[in-house]
Amino acid sequence: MNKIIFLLLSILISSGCTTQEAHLWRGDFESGDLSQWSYLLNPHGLSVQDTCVYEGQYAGQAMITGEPDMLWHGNENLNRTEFNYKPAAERIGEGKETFFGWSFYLPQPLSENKHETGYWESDKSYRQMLRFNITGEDISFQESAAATPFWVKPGFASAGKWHDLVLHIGWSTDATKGFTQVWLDGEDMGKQFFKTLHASDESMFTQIGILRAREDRVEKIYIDNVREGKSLKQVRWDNKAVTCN
Ligand SMILES: [Ca+2]
Repeated sequence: MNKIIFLLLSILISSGCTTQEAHLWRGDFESGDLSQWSYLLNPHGLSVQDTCVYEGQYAGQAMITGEPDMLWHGNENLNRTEFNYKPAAERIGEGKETFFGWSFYLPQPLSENKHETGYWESDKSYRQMLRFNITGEDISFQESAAATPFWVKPGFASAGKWHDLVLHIGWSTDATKGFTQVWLDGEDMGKQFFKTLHASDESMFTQIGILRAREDRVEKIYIDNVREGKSLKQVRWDNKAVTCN
């Protein structure tokens, strides 16, 4: 009997059962195209590039201009180009939790106007519930309906270096049960409770790229290492400092 158990254990170990569990989803651009994403909003601004990556061979690029084709329905307050990811419906709902992270790189600092990115929005009524803002080199995070952010981290969105964001979201229509917790390059920015799920019969998606009020300036953000996991441990920052020439 002991020999059988030993044999079974050997098979389990050699078949990789001790290696890290696969992510629920990855947006690492290693397919060499944009096929990993659920939807591409103003796709003419989105591409794959291989000159500045966080990991692997490829990363994404969102490049925005002030041209009319980068407005949304002609609205000058919706000058945008974004990668969209919608998790499987059964993973979002009352009491469910999402562990999600992504890395970004700015070749040049963004302008001093507000840029919304990495927000989560409901999939039927399109209500944005939570988001990051980048204004110049400062990043902030907020409940979308609030007038002021939970916190601001001056200088975090600096150019010339990869930065990493991790989000733990507890989904609830109840403001006392819904929550988010954010880590910036591994630094815990705290946990806040608010209504994160717009409606119990809706799911949520995220959009990563640039959304701003129209301006003439051309701006770029590189995106890589986007991952959804089953636990915080699985999506936490790997403490890798990456720069590009
Ligand atoms: Ca990659």
